[in-house]
Amino acid sequence: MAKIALITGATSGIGEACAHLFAREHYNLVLTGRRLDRLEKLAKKLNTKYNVEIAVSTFDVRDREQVVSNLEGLPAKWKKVNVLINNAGLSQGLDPINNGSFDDWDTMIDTNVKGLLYVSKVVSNWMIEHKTGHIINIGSIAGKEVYPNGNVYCASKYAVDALNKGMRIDLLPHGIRVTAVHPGAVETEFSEVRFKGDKERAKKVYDGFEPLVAEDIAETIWFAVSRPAHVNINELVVMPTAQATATNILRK
Ligand code: NDP
Ligand code: 8X3
Repeated sequence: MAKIALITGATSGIGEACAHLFAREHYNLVLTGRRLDRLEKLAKKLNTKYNVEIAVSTFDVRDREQVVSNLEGLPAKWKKVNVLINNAGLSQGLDPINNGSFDDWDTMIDTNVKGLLYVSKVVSNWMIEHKTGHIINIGSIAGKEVYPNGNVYCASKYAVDALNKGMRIDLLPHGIRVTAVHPGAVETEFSEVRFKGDKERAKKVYDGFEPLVAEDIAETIWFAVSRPAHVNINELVVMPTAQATATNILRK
C-alpha cells in the first residue's frame, strides 16, 4: 500500500516542492493550505503526472477548530499518515521591537508556533495509533540565531526548534521519528509575504547571490525520510553556499 505524506502550506514554495517530490516517490498526499484553487490545481497536476491519490484539505492553521475538524473529518484511510511535514509558516515585517506591529506578532506566533502545535497534536495521535510515523518540522536559520529586527519571527522559529526537541523526546516511546530542517535563504513567496506584497523589496533579499530553491529543501527532507528505519536525523541546517550566517551573505 502506498505511504501517505501530509504537507501543510502546500500551495507554494517549500511545501509545493515537497508535494512534487513525494508524489514522484509514489506517496499519496494530503495537501493543505488556505488557497483552495492552488491546492486543486496542484492535486490535478500531480495525479496526472504520477498517478498518486491526493486529498485536499483547506484550513487556516491558526484556527484550532478548523484544524481539528478538517483533519478529523478526513476519511479513515487518509489518517494513516507516514510523514507529516509541518511547513506552513511565514514572517510579517522586519521592524525593531519598539516599532513592531501587534498584528504581525500575533500572525507569526499563531501560525508558526500554535498552528504547528494544533496539526502536530492531531497527526501524532494518528501515528501513535498506527505505531509508525515521521514528523518533519521546518524551522529556520532564524531559529538558530537572532538577527537585527528578526525578533518575533526568530522567537517563533526558536520555538519550533524547542518543539522539535520536545516531540523527539515525547514520541520516542512510540517509535516516531522527528526531524527539524532549518533553511537559510530560500527564494519563494516568503519575502513577498514578509514585506506584504512589496515585490521590489522582496527581490532585493536575493540580490547578488544564489539562494536556495524550494527543491533543495524538499530533497533534504527526502534524505531524512528515506534513511533506514533505525536512523533518525534530529536536525539539519541547510544554507546557500554564499550564506554563512543569517546576516553574513557574500553578494557580488
Ligand atoms: P511561502 O510563502 O512560499 O509558503 C508558505 C506556505 O505556508 C504557503 O503554502 C501558505 O499557504 C502557508 N501558510 C501560511 N500561513 C498559513 C496559515 N495561516 N494557514 C495555512 N497555511 C498557511 O514560503 P516558504 O515556502 O519559503 O515557507 C515555508 C516554510 O519555510 C515556513 O515555515 C518558513 O518560515 C520556512 N522558511 C523559509 C525560508 C525562506 O527563506 N523562504 C527559510 C527558512 C525557513 P496559504 O497562503 O495558501 O495558506
Ligand atoms: C527565513 C530565513 O533569514 O529570512 O526563515 O529569517 S530568514
